[in-house]
Amino acid sequence: MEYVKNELNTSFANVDELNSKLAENNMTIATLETNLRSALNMHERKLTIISDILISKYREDGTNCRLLGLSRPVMYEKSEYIVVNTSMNFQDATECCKQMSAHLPEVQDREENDFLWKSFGYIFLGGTDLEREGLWKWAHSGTSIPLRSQAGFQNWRDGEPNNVKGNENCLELSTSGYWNDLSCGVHMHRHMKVVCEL
Ligand SMILES: [Ca+2]
Ligand SMILES: [Ca+2]
Repeated sequence: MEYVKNELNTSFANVDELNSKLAENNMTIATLETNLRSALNMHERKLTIISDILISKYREDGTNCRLLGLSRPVMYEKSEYIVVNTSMNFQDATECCKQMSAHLPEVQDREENDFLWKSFGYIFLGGTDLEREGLWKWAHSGTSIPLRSQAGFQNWRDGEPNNVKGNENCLELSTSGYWNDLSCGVHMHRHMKVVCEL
C-alpha cells in the first residue's frame, strides 16, 4: 500500500512539473505572438510610408508608375491586368498604363465586362470621344465603341453617354458594371485604383 502511495505521489509531482512547464511554454508562445505582431505592425507602417512616398513621387514627376504597379498581374483569358492602387484622372491613368507598356482596359464582350466589374469595381476604361464628340473609340486599338442603338457589344447605362455640360469625353466602368461617360479631368475619388491591360 505504501508503495502505491509513493508511486501516486511521484505521478502527481510529475503532473505538477508538466503543468508548470506547459504554463511556461504558453507564456513563451504569447511573448512570441506579441513580438511577431509588433514586427508585422512595424513592417506594415513602413510599407505605408514607402507607398505614400512612391505615390507623391509619381504625382511630382509622373515617372514612377511602374513602381506603383505593385500587384501581381491578374489573368483573364488572353488578357493580363495590373492594378495600380492610387486614384488618378484619365490622362494620368492613360500615361501610367503607357509606362508599363499597357493601356486602359478595352472591353470586348460581356464576360470580360463582368470580370472587370467583379474584380476591380469602378475603373476608367480606355474609351473616349475626345477626337469627335459622340464618336466613341477604344483609344489603344482605335476600334469604335457602339452606342446603345448600334450593333456590337456595349454596356452603356440607360441614357448614357449623355455628355453632361458638353464635357464628358472619357469612359468609366460604373455601378453594376454599366458604362458612363464622364469628364476626363476629374480626379475620381471613387476610382481608388487604376487598372491597366497588358
Ligand atoms: Ca462626349
Ligand atoms: Ca455621363
